[in-house]
Amino acid sequence: MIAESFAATGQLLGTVLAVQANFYRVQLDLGDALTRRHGDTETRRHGEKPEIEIPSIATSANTENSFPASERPPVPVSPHPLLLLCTRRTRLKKIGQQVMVGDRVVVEEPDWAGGRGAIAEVLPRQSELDRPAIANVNQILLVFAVADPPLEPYQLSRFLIKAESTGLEVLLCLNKSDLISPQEQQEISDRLLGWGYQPLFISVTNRINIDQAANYLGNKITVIAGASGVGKSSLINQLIPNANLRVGEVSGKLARGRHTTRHVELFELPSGGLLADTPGFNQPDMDCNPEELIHYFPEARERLAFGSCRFSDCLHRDEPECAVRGDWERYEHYLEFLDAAIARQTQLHQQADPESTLKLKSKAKGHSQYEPKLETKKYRRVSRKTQLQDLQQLYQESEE
Ligand SMILES: Nc1nc2c(ncn2[C@@H]2O[C@H](COP(=O)(O)OP(=O)(O)OP(=O)(O)O)[C@@H](O)[C@H]2O)c(=O)[nH]1
Ligand SMILES: [Mg+2]
Ligand SMILES: [Zn+2]
Repeated sequence: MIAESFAATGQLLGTVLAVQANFYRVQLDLGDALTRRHGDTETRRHGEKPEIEIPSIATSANTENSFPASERPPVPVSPHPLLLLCTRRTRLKKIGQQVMVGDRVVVEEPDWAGGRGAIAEVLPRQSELDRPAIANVNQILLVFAVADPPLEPYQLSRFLIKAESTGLEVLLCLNKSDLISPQEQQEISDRLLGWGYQPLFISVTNRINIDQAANYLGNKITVIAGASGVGKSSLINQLIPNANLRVGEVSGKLARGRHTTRHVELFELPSGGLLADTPGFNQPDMDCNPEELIHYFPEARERLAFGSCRFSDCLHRDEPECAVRGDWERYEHYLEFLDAAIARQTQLHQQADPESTLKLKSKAKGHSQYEPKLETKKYRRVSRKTQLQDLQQLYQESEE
């Protein structure tokens, strides 16, 4: 299908796997197109022809190569040059178009011998995660361990809520199943079913259900998250042997801030999906709005699907005729997270006096959110537009 669109548009499309300084490692969608062009011609439909000339083998003595050999990036030259190290076109810099890991991009002027190219366009993003900064993520795979470290329901709940708050699909894998009995597994499974999740029990060490986990990930961009030491990097290494992620380090036990500049990279699964690792940390920030919180509990969503509360702004505490309040296990978690969310909002309100820098803004689906306020005239020194232009200039200077 990808090759179809390539043939139809005559454009080179690809996905940004990593950003290194001012270069972007782009994986082209060419695999299929190359095979069809140089291999099995029967799969090519009558009259269909790729419009771009793609050399089957990159020759080292390409005189058109504009980069001296010493400047060439360390991209292996293969018969199928799927990876190009790209720069960003000046036009994109001028309009302030940033390129993120996960972005779908149009690549121009491929230099097959040198393994280089230029990103000419960034296609509209389907989604945009903040931490890690990755575009077009389809799902979050939450990995927890059933033991070592012990499974703590409250911590797991917190991670689940955080994952649900992205609006993306959430999958749950419970690793280190080699450390517990089948009966213990069943108990955990029953309990989590009540939370609205059907966990997949895996063991990286004993290779249990790894193929099943891989099945979840084909042709999607997945971010793996979870507490420290649960085996996230081990799982990725198992799925993608050449990922070579460091395992068994105490990364997540360090302060969270230490990870903010951590390198973000997508690794390709043999089955075609892309995976990103994240460093484990033990307490994800809860920064959602009190009114939204309930929707991050699947078991509460179900209750709301079957009934509705009397008040549209019901926070499901002690309001009369509430459809949510009840004897579900995580209701206690909900109340606790709600308190934290309200406390956080109150703090923001206090800052929201006339001179404050935040204002409450209505968002889609009736949600509201605090956003930075534009400076009032009285305090305005530099317009935002000027600031932006200055920033862009700075970017350009640093990139050229
Ligand atoms: N018993 C057992 N141990 C495992 C399994 N998978 C991983 N481990 C061990 O768990 C430890 C932590 O694994 P990592 O892959 O580094 O965990 P992580 O989730 O990436 O940790 P952070 O990077 O700190 O977030 C390592 O010592 C692994 O060998 C498993 O299935 N069973
Ligand atoms: Mg790790
Ligand atoms: Zn209610």
